[in-house]
Amino acid sequence: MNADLLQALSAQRIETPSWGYGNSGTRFKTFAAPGAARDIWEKLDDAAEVQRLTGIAPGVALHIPWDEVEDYGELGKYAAQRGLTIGAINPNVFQDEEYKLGSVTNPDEAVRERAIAHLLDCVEVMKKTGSRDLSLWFADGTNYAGQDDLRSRKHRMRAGLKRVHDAMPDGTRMLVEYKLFEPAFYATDLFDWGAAYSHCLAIGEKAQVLVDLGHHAQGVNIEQIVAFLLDEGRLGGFHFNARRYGDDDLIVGTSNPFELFCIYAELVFGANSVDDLTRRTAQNVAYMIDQSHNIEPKVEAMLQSVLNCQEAYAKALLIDRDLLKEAQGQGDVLAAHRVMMDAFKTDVRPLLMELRVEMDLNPEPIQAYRAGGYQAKVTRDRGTQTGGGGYPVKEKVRS
Ligand code: AOS
Ligand code: ZN
Ligand code: ZN
Repeated sequence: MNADLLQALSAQRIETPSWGYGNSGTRFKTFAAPGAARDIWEKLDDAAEVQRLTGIAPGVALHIPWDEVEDYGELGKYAAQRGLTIGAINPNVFQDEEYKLGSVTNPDEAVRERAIAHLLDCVEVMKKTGSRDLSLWFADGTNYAGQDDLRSRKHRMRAGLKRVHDAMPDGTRMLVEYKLFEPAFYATDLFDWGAAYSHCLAIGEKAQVLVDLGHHAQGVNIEQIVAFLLDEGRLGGFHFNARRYGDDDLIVGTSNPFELFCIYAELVFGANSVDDLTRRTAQNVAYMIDQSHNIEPKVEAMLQSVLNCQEAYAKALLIDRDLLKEAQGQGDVLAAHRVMMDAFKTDVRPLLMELRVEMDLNPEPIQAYRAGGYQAKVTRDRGTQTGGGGYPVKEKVRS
């Protein structure tokens, strides 16, 4: 394999979410998965299995308080022993009664202060775990016209983000996630990339936009948003998943393989740009998965998700960029398009098997997982946890 390709592919990183390993899913029913992780320690064990088989997924995102522990030093050590690092810290300002009318945009100042205090606590968790990214998503919004003043809510969002931003240590980043709708159905306070971007620009250098693939209207060209934000130096990260109708329902690269390829293509173009800012931005993007598997076996689903990202990236790296530029320069619409399609249609599986051999991994991770007995072992050890709907509640922590 070509040395540049090998280098790029072995340096790829995909962060997996702790919440994807436990029982969580839709708001309708959460089906209990045999052997699903019961606490953060078991979630790290599962993530280590995904890392062991793929070699490109050492980071694990935490959700606070779901993953709250007394001793984060111990958690960091536990992760390191398994070849893992602590990724983005995700605060939770949406599961408590107080947040019925919003968190940082709540009309009640006391509630806003409480939300900001939690966000600041999460900055402390970042310091203790060595995490680089604070990843913010808000359920804030309104359900009816007139329910609250839209501009006041914008001001409250800006003020809250600014306070947290200014408390963050150098070298860290605040990732601001937007979402078209849900759970607020009339107006979501951070409703699209433009809203997130405006706040980021206003509050400071550490703030960057996070693009969750599930959070757009049908037909939105996400790769164009990616290109735009990269060029502005404000693309901070991704939440990868696939959607048919809304949110983080499906495994990334299942219903949207071409979209995922086009997104990776923009990132490859950005990483090779002559523009310094774009290049630096592309090199620092956090690639995270945000999926709540409901009917799929959890670890295998995560494994599949990481592998789908790997395939999309490999195909994007195969794009003949010189040929593409040439066709673009000549205004040759279809030749340019064919350059993209040639890469997209390439079967990269043999190449990736070769890569894994080079990386001392089993060339067939899914087969290796299925043959390895991990699922049977955790099913035996952990049993099947029933009950619980929607998002998990705060779990008892292991002392
Ligand atoms: C919610 O829709 C967002 O995608 C969040 O990023 C994420 O799902 C959440 O933080 C997990 O609770
Ligand atoms: Zn998300
Ligand atoms: Zn989502």
